[in-house]
Amino acid sequence: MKENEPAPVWMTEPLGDIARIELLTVRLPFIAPFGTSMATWDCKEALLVRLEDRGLVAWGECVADPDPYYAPETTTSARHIIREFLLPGLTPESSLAGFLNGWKRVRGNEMARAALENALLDLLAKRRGLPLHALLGLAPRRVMSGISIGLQESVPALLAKVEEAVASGYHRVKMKIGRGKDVAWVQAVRGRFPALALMADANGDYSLEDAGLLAGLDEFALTMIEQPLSYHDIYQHSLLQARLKTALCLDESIHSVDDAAAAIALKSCRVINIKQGRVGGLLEAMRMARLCAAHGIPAWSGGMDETGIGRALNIQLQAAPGFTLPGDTSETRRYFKEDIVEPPVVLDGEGFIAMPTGPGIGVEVIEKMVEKYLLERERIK
Ligand code: OSB
Ligand code: MG
Repeated sequence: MKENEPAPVWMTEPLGDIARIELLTVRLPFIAPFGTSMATWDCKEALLVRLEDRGLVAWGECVADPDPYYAPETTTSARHIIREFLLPGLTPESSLAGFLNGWKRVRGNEMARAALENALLDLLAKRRGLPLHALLGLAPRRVMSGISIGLQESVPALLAKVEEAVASGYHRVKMKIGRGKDVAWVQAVRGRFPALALMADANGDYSLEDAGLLAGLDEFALTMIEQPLSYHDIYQHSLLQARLKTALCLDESIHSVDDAAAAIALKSCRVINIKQGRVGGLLEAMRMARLCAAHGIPAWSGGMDETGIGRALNIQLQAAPGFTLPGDTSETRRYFKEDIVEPPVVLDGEGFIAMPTGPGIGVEVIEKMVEKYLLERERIK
């Protein structure tokens, strides 16, 4: 799907009647709390979109958290936006392109958009019996793995986590950093693992006054530092990037292709973390990856500790050109004792993750498990 190519049939033909539309919130306990500089979560609360149509069930997962600590959207705000402002425009005559185009009046709320777009794409793929990557015109490929290790209580605890990740075969390790848990902590990890592909994610914990401190990370050969400055800044990152040897990567402050273009033009970063759930869905994520590739900016697929639904979407996305670096796609077993899909994500002997070949997202949602972890279920249609 290039800009100059005609839109595929599934984009322009009527979506037809969808018999049942539901919004569900689930809450899955994490095996261990996930700590970042802005929040610590001990469970994954996710809003799911469920579409049922002539024996097919399609799913979308919203990456918003129950709180506004990573991003302004929440599971509750996304439910409100989907119910009141995104779904009402849907008629059996709507095409996907027309329906998505009708959302132009709605500003922001990319996480809500992505969840509904995901579910519709899953449905369109399942109607054709195609895996999502095939619907999107992409050849399957196994994807690189990467792990995001949360803030730990102590340096030895962190070293133990990194040790475990290295032994599991991950292609790169990301460690969370924050004020007071930065230079010495990175130094300790680098000291123990001199050749490891290692990066650090600050989730916006620093300001430009910390440029000297952050330059102290330059000697540790990090592949990149992710989002050191504010969650909505692009400009100040350009000033910081000019003062660092280490590549910067933006996450929180990139919501659209236009944001990515601004960051590239300003030289605010040398790498971009593309989370389909943060940028409004798979289609925008693919456009962003194409933009990055055209500018020689490596990109990778981020994660939001998703359930197996969102994890499968992130894997399908990585069939797209432009995802040249290992992302935050890791095994199910490090998050959950039980997931709501089967099979779980596992690494192969070389640390890669297989692309599911089943229809749509390619994994089976186990409705019994959804029921088990259900907080709220609302039928819209
Ligand atoms: O900043 O990338 C982030 C998880 C939740 C919110 C923000 C982030 C993260 C991660 C974990 O780093 C990625 C994952 O394992 O899915
Ligand atoms: Mg991040």
